[in-house]
Amino acid sequence: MQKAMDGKRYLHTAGVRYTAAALAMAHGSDLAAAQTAGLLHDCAKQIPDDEKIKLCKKYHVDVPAFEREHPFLIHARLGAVLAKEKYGVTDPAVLSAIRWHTTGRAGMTQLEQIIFIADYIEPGRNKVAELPYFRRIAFEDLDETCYLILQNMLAYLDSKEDDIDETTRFAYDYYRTLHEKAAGADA
Ligand code: DGI
Ligand code: FE
Ligand code: FE
Repeated sequence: MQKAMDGKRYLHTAGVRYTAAALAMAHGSDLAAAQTAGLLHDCAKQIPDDEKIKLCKKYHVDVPAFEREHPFLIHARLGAVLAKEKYGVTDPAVLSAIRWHTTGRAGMTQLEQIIFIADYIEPGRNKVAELPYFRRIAFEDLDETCYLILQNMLAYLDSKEDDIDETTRFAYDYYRTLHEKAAGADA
């Protein structure tokens, strides 16, 4: 992995790997799977966009129109394929955690949530003001943390007037509903 990346990206990758391991400990998830997914989640990130499209063709991976227009998003689905084909990962739970790490999705598995969250809160991240709170709550409540991160992500994309993938939108709606149900149960 170190060879496929520049130093900054590798530092991020190492951060996601150990943050994912810590979250797996806190939530009783498979430690080895969390670390493998953390290590490989951005394995397709530094491939040039035209090469990404070519590799998707080679491995018969469909690239939806939205991702053709926003090619950085392709690294998630392509990463899952390369994790299998190039790095020899066979565990479907690991592959799907890589697949959904950028947009999230409605009804994520525990490992998908752990990688989605670890990617956002690893120690190298510093651009989001609410990170100290997200980091604490991540060790207590994965659903609530996904809700908070997706809310933050959508607000950020809105502020930049960036387009939003329907997967990200559906993911947010799903975790907002869980959040509202939990809030209702507390009342
Ligand atoms: O690969 P990383 O930089 O470590 O992180 P990532 O794979 O989570 O990608 C992060 C970016 O993805 C973040 O700036 C928000 C963006 N993103 C997530 N969902 C959407 C999106 N960007 C657009 N335009 N639309 C989305 O729906
Ligand atoms: Fe990524
Ligand atoms: Fe990442």
